[in-house]
Amino acid sequence: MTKSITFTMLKPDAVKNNYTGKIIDHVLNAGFSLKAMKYIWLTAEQAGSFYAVHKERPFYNDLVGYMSSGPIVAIVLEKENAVEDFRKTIGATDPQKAEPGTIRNLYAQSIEANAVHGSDSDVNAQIEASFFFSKFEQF
Ligand code: IDP
Ligand code: MG
Repeated sequence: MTKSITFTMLKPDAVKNNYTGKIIDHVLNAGFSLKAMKYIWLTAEQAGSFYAVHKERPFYNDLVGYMSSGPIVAIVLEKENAVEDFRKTIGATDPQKAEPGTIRNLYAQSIEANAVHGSDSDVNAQIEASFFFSKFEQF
């Protein structure tokens, strides 16, 4: 099976709680490899643009405020079946519903501050990776 990419962010709660190393280790142990990585503090405008798909959701403004409240780590990951496997590795959006041993089960604080982002489709993985990186495809 050919490899594909997915995109993740270690969210501000994960960075503040010093889980960056533990989460990256978890991701590598789950078989993903790093294709591009950036430590960055998003402006509210950038966070709003990244999550524009959720504009109509009631939590949008809070989400934008939260995602611009501190630095994040943006990462492009590669693996066979990357998008689906990464969603399994991180667990459900609400950490209380996330399977034991998943990243959100282990490291998330709440449904909003849920430690990590994970793309939901191959198309969105490309769009999201391109939001942060211009050269991830050539590594
Ligand atoms: P996902 O990150 O599991 O794909 P989405 O539904 O795409 O979940 O929502 C994007 C992000 O918005 C979530 O990761 C979480 O940070 C936040 N979010 C989702 N649902 C809620 C909610 O009901 N209340 C507050 N924040 C939420
Ligand atoms: Mg989503």
